[in-house]
Amino acid sequence: MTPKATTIVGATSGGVSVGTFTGNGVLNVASTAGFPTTGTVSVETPSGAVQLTYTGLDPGGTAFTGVRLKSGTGTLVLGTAVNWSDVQVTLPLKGKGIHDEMNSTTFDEYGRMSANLGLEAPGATPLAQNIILYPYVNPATELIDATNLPDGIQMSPISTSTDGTQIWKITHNGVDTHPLHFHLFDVQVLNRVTWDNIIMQPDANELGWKDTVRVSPLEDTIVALRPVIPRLPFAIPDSKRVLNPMMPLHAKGDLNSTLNGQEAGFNNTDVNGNPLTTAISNEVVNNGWEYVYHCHILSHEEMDMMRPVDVHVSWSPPTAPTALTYDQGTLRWVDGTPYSTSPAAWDMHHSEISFRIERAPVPAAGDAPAFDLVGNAIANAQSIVDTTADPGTSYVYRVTAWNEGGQTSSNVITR
Ligand SMILES: [Cu+2]
Repeated sequence: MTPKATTIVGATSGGVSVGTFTGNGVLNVASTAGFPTTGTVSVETPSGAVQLTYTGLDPGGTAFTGVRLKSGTGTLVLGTAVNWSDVQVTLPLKGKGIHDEMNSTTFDEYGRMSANLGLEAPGATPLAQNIILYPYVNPATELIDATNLPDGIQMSPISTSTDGTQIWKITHNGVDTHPLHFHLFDVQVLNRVTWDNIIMQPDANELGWKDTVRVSPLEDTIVALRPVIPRLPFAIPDSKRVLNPMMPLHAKGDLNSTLNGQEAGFNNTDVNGNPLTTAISNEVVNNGWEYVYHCHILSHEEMDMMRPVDVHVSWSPPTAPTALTYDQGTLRWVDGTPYSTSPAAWDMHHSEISFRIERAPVPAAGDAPAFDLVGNAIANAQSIVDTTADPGTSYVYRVTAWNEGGQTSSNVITR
């Protein structure tokens, strides 16, 4: 069953995509529905936004033609606008669930309550609540595709269905209020709906972007989550780990025995609430940028009231280091993505996580060097001292930059 959709009406400014363009020339937009009569258009290019102004438009009338672009490729978005009452964006609701009573969750031998987070089965109703609780080690169900999102702090209002925004409806079948804390991304409380269908506005102190939201029992707390990808001067590795580090690789529960299938620590239930026919196996998975959301009451989060939030960011091989030289033990090179004091110049998607310093004895003529890893230099480094070389041996060196997209090597030099 498809989750219900919600509609956001009346975003007040910014960020509505109205078309794409390539190259130089004139931009034509087929429809001006929703345009204010006077305003600013920003053209987002890979090198930054260009501001254009226009006047005299007929909203919903004639085609929007004749905007002359300097150069580049990108997406035309409406920037500062004055009247957005007719802009509507439809986003699906993502059903999440909380349970903190002992018919579905447990108390350990010390009496500590184990509340859990999970999903709400699609199509659940107040009289047929169906929450699927997952331990942290179960495969991630909160996934953010950030491969097409811009870097940097851009807290403009929700404006398109493809800007990464997700609407989470967190339903709570239990007894206690839990402060849910979101890592990396802030959220906005839209409203709450009790199970007997009373709609409640956010409190005055809940307006705006928050990192922690109160979730009370027997009602749905509905929040908008807006991914913001930090702009960094270096790349960082993805989180690649076994699902359950407490269990051996390939461990899984036995669905066909008298045991309950959870022997490896997994809940073998799918996102629709149905039992899996194949038990989850403890394998290495890539969680991308692995963040979490969790209850901020310490004894709850320590007792597994926490789930991963996997953010997938695009990577491509780092720009290769160049101009490698060797002088009296010191290797120097030019970083392909050097540190800049201007954050606008940072390009983490092509930056290195670190440099591998590779050395080999000078090979016989015609043979390729058999490089060994002899050291590592941190991202943005441009030199390192090789303290382990044998003074009597001739070597070749290269420096290799790597990230999650691949690796690129410098020129090879002989010492
Ligand atoms: Cu809690």
